[in-house]
Amino acid sequence: MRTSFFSDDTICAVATAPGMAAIAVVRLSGPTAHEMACQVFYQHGKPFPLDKIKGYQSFYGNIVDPSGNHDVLDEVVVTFFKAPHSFTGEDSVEISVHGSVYVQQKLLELLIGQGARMAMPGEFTRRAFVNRKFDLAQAEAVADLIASQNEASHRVAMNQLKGGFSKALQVLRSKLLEITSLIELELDFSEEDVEFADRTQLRSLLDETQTHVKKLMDSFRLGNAIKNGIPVAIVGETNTGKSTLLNALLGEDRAIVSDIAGTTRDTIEEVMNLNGTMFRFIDTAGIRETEETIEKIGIERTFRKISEADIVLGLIDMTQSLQAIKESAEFILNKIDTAQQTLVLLLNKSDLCPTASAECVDLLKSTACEIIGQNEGHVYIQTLSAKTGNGLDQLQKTLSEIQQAMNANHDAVLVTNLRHYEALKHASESLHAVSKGLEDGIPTDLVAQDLREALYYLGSITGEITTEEVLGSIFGRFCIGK
Ligand SMILES: Nc1nc2c(ncn2[C@@H]2O[C@H](COP(=O)(O)OP(=O)(O)OP(=O)(O)O)[C@@H](O)[C@H]2O)c(=O)[nH]1
Ligand SMILES: [Mg+2]
Repeated sequence: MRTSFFSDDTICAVATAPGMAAIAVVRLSGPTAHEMACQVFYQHGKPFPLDKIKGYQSFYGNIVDPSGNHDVLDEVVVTFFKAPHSFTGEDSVEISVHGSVYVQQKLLELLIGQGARMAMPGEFTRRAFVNRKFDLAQAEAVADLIASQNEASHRVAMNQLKGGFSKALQVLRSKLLEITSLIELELDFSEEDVEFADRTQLRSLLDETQTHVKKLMDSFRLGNAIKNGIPVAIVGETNTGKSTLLNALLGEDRAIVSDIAGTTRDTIEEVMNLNGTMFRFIDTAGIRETEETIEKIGIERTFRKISEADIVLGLIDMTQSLQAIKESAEFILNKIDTAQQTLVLLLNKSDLCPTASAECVDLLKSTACEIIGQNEGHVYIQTLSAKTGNGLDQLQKTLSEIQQAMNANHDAVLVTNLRHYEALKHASESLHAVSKGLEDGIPTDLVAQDLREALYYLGSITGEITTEEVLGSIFGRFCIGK
């Protein structure tokens, strides 16, 4: 349900980034937006005539304090939008001023003097949602679009904004409604104790819907990676050169490097743009047997980061014996789920043993084959000197290649938002309860209840069903002026 929450007043805010700039835009939206703007916007020494306003038109003139001595505050361009053809769906005005902080502030004061109110965070977008300019998932995409810093996250946000995700949800919803109508039919005739609904059709519809929901849930891993950077865990035993590698990738001394085993205790995360893709590199505590409490906690974190990562860079010190190299590789290979993750085994410190490369690489190839069999496509083996930078180019190429393979494996619709993912998870659980209920012969009215729950969760994504609390938390995260 969308309520027209306090949109009977007119709001204003600076829509551009705070601070000094060439120009700034002040936004005004609400039933009296046009009147208020015309009181402070003058052409030829007179307030701009209201009856001249048509939608999508811009005018040049002056901002004037009408209550004072009519001093000109700034020369501006004013664009008028007429309801419902505006971003918010209300009468709106955008005033482009010179980007002085003083001018921006003073203009806001003038508008407030005319009766406007300062907008709350996200209030313009919230009004657009209330006026059905878009659904909730699309409103959230506005925030993602503004935050996008690379091609991939921009593409995903644009797709969501254009309604790609919402359409996928509509398909799901209509499937669920079909199931509900089959079950409700049965409910209507329950006293006659007849099963009207075709149970086979019902089951196959349920399975189909569940598969669809799960597919969307699965896309969250990649969606999240695109939005927040693909998580790349740098792992290995102590002193293998993990922190040296992090620094080399970032091109700065971010992590402490030393020849003391166990230097890194906590994880260190840094996001970096590599050829247009965001990677989130995570340097971890080196893995070894230890009784030291803090180090132990650090190592537990390392294991958690390994399971959360899409890509694992497993560092192995290649100055060790072949037997030790094999054991290190086995240890890492056993920690990876190659169905979900890609592993890059890096034989580090190649500068110290320039002749051993081929032998070590062959050894790791056969070890990988033994442990993961046909999934070997998900394991890369390379030599590297994190210290001299030799092999770093090749590693960066490999990372781009892995990212391209990840991208090629998904549909256009990706779930990128935790709130959406959780709603899908609840919907999936409800659907599971429906299937189980049918199998166990649970009374149809209880099964129908689970179905309604599934519908409720899907509806909560697009905002068909929302509470004030949910809306407040979503729009509260926007900046003022959005
Ligand atoms: N020769 C050489 N030395 C390296 C290389 N990479 C790292 N080292 C050295 O190995 C030692 C350990 O490096 P770190 O980067 O601190 O190793 P780490 O894996 O982060 O170690 P922990 O944090 O203790 O787990 C340092 O003395 C580095 O200078 C390399 O490619 N070649
Ligand atoms: Mg370290």
